[in-house]
Amino acid sequence: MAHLRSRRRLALAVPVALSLTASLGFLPAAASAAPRAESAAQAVDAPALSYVVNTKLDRRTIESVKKAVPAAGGTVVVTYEKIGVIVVHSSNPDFAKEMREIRGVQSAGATRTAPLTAAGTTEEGAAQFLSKEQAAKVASASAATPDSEPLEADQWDLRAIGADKAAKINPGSSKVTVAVIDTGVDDTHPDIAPNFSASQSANCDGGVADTSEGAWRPYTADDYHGTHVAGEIAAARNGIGVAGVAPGVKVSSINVTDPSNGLFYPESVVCAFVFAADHGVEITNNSYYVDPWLYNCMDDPHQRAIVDAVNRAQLYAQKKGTLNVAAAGNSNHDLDSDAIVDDSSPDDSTPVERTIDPHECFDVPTQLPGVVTVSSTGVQNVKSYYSTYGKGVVDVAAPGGDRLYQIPDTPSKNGRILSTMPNGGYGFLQGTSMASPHAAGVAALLKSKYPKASPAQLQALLKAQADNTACPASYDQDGDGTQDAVCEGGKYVNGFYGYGIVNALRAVK
Ligand SMILES: [Ca+2]
Ligand SMILES: [Ca+2]
Repeated sequence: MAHLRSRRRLALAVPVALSLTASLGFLPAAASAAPRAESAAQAVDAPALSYVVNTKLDRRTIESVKKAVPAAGGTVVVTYEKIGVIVVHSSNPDFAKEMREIRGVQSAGATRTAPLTAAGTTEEGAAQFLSKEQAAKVASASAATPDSEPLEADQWDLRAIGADKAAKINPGSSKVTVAVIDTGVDDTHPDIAPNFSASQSANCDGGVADTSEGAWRPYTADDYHGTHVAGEIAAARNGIGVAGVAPGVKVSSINVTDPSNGLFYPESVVCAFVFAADHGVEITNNSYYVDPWLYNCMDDPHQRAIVDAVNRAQLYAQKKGTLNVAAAGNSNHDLDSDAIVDDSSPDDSTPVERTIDPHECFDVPTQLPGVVTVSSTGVQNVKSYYSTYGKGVVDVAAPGGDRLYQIPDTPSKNGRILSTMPNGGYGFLQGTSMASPHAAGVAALLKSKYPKASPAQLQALLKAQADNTACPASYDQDGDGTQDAVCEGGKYVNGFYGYGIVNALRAVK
């Protein structure tokens, strides 16, 4: 389910960022205690889980914590020394608890609730594929001109943010790369191949980067999510199919999918941020939430460790100059409310309904400090019915489509977003997953124009240039007389649109 996500972040970012940083910074220093060696033997028949163990940053501490791992019944999979994150497999049910007692360990927890050997299925929302034959028909019918791509008439989203006009001024620089952290990207697609950066691509499933040829590709054509996202950002203007928001920049693929169940586990996402940062990626797109928890609560030691590990990785990326852009989520949740009912977590075993406070339980990575949180709009520039929102959380909005209430006057009359699909295909999808890449594309245009801009400066530009969009007077999209969501805030910044809808044309002027 990770694939159907999108995120939002801070507009009045400071409160969330501070509280998160503060709570992470005040983890109690664990007392030293020798782990009991018996526990590993006792747990021999327990299912193996994956863990993150987060330590102080000095090398000696990391080494001593690593030495304590086997005694607690664990096996080190990989160590990220620069951020103090150790990925471990263990079948000791008390592994995390025992590690929290080790000197220098700041948090430790299981990153999953299903055994490592578990197989499962994942379903995607309804996608509308265009077959190659259909695409060809649409292409000939819409009579591409030298100034537009064959399927561009259906790309209302490009026109909504001035990306069609922007491309004529500056399509973006090939020195800027947006990494798509997702289900993999089909880089053999003729609309993606011209702009694909293989040297900045990998497969991070399980927490270790595999850079072998093609490891970054989707496992099957059903894993189309990442290919769609990549096309939205940088599909080439090459007389074929569609165009992306920034058709002159590069995209890369970091596949974080667990092939057994389609989920994006925390250690895979940690690997992805570190890989992106270490390979000179300027921007990452994150159209997902880290499985298995939709919201990670700081009063749960496992979920706290997940927040800690992923936050260390994404902050490391920011420090190395990478801007992280993320989808706000597709639950129509108000992330500035007092209570949200989450009945979908954990999504790798049996979900349990719980009521959470989004100020203490975080959607990761979108609610992490410095991450650009993006809500979704339809063709009428109104929040999509499904888009999660929240004052002080959403940074900017961008087109992600709305198939129910906002129907465009295009050849297909399809309110969703048209982009690339694996095996040379094209198709329509909607979601904050589609909004985030539009914002990432505009950020890539900004980075092309201002190569020295820091992630914080890029985010500030993205907000400053966005089209301020006031709260709607009424938001009863289904017309049943009750409001479907409440937009808090004023014209310049509010819970539905943050600082406004991103603008590609302004970014290149
Ligand atoms: Ca094209
Ligand atoms: Ca209603």
